[in-house]
Amino acid sequence: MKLAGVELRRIAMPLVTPFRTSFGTEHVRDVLLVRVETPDQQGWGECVAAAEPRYSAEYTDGCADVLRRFLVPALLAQLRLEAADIAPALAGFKGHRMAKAALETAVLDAQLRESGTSFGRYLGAVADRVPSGVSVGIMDSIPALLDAVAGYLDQGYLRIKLKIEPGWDVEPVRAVRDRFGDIPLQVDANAAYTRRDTRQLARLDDFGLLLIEQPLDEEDVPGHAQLAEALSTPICLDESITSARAAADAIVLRACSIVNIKPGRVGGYLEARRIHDLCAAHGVPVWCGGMLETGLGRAPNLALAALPNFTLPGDTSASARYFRTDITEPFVLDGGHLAVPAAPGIGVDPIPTVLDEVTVSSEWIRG
Ligand code: NPQ
Ligand code: MG
Repeated sequence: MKLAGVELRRIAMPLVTPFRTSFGTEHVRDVLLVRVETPDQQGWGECVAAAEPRYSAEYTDGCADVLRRFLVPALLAQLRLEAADIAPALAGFKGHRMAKAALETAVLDAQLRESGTSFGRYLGAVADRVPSGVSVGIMDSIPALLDAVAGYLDQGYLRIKLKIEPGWDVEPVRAVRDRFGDIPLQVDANAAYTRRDTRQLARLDDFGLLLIEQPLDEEDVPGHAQLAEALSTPICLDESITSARAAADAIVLRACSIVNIKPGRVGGYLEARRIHDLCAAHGVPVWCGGMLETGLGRAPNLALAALPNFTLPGDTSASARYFRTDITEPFVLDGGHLAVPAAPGIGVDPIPTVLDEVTVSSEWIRG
């Protein structure tokens, strides 16, 4: 495959309700889309970076900058290119995994459209639908939280994840347990705690949670190992797992017993599959995280979530969880599940009129 050109397109996607986490409140999803053109195909990749570097170091403008200055020109210089060649070709540029993931996904999409293969078949999916969980933001009050959770359970979500932070942890968890009983429930702190909060976090052990996700700083993997010793609730890592090597280290250190896999965070679907395989070999369950993706990013996530060691429901929610109008045909819950796209490549296409309405800017980088 030869790349003819690459489009970087910025879109603004209003959220149906503000999404509050320990690192901030999002009202509009600022998304960078990467579209590659080959002589007879195109491919799409959605960059998962947020507008500001608060979840991790990457951010949308930074991703666009490194793509146009370094990553895209390096790929345009290659005469022949397969998705598997991309990570090695870009390895000299340190970091920037979300930017690299978007580019690799776009090339893989074009490659699989050319060969008539779906993402699911290519990655090794063993299911044609996957169970859906939902991530519930920090709310202004317990009654508001209970209303939100009731709504998601009515819609059929099979697992609830509560965002927590110091001052919003034991009480919301207790309230949800009191009201809804023994539902599959977990929490995500997005690194808002420190080792000194161990006793407070141990209070969550009373509630039979599936897991606690990333309580401590991204770089504090040893701290998570200490915490895992002190808590009965399983520790799951998200931000800390930036590669298969990071996952292997965290598992050997006993810093986590469950892993959240986000292809964007780890540099793409090929690295994500390596993490899946490594975790399976260690008996560590995995689940697919979410980054408020549009349909273009959601589609390949569903294919990944259909691999055999994805044994917990993911943050693979329906389009309507985040957007009134998605840029693809909306993903809709069916009995708490979403269908894995079966068409070639990521299996979905943007709806041109909708895409144009949300587009803020577009630039072309040619070879
Ligand atoms: C997580 N996602 O698991 C992330 C955090 C997150 C669904 O909880 C803009 C872009 C806003 C990315 C908010 C979920 C975001 C974002 C939260 C990611 O930690
Ligand atoms: Mg998380």
